[in-house]
Amino acid sequence: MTPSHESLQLWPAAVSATATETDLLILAFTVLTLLLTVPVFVAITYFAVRYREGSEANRQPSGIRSNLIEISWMLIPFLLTLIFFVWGAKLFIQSKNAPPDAMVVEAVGRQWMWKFQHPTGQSEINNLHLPIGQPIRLHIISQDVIHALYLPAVRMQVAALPDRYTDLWFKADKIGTYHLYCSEYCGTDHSVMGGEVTFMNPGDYQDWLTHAGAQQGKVAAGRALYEAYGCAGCHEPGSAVKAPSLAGLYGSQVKLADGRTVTADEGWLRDKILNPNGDRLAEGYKQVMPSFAGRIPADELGTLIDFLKSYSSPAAGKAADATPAGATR
Ligand code: HEC
Ligand SMILES: [Cu+2]
Repeated sequence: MTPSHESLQLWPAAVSATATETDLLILAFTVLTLLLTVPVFVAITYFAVRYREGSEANRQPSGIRSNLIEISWMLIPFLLTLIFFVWGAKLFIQSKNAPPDAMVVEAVGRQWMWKFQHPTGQSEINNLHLPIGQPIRLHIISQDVIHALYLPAVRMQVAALPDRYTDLWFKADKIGTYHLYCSEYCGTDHSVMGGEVTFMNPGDYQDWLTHAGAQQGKVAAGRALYEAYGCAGCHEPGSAVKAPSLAGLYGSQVKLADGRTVTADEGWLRDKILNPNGDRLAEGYKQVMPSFAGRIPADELGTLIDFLKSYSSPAAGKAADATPAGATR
């Protein structure tokens, strides 16, 4: 169940009634705009040719003066566009007022990941599982800079601000997996700040909460942290930085620049991430890894280390990623 990453989706799927109505509004307004402008451009072109300098044309004033024509050409387009103003305003007001019985999911934006927490306490990173047929209200805040949560499938987008909560609500009625983005440029890794929203039948959602949400989600959450904190950017094959692969590192013997050999156990991984330089430098590498002390909260560090412990090849935890292992140790 992954959205088609391969194709550029110019018109993403619409999974809520509001999304369908939004599409209709945009289409209808496009048609109206064309109806009002195309005749004008055609007429301009025709008259420019017909009455060009030197052409044989009758240039006498026609003498036709009609108030009816003058008033109607202004009034009719005005009233037509007003319909769209009312329609758009109605949709806008509706999108700002979540029904009181909506299920509230907390969303926190941070450089560079989204963290979601379900009403029952389970949390996810960059992925969001939700039931269909029920209004969902995302209660959004940012921990650092301005981000914006964008869910194309429900045609909704709202800023995530550091000092104030914002809301976004929708009611999906089609199951499936769709994209989720940060749509506010927020720094170096803005482009990876996104994931997938999966809409499921209410029964499957309950199931997910009790099983997958608690367990299988853990490795995926660790993997998401590994990418969100930029570890992947340096440590995965193909990176511009020369850094050792972390696949299969856990439990192995690591040679350090100062000649010592240490075992890559949990404690050492933790120390290395928080304080990578000085006497923990790996043999044959430059001292470029940044310190993550004060940047990774303790619970996330635990999740990240759990992921590293289960990480056996660069493709693990991310089936789509078929990069060859190429581990050198
Ligand atoms: C800017 C690039 C960069 C980033 C970002 C980065 N690292 Fe590193 N990392 C390195 C380099 C280069 C080395 C090898 C030199 C050294 O030991 O410091 C290294 C070494 C390591 C080692 C020791 C590996 C060994 O074989 O000795 C671990 C473990 C590690 N990094 C984990 C992480 C984790 C986890 C993250 C994300 C939280 C991360 N790194 C982010 C560049 C990076
Ligand atoms: Cu962002």
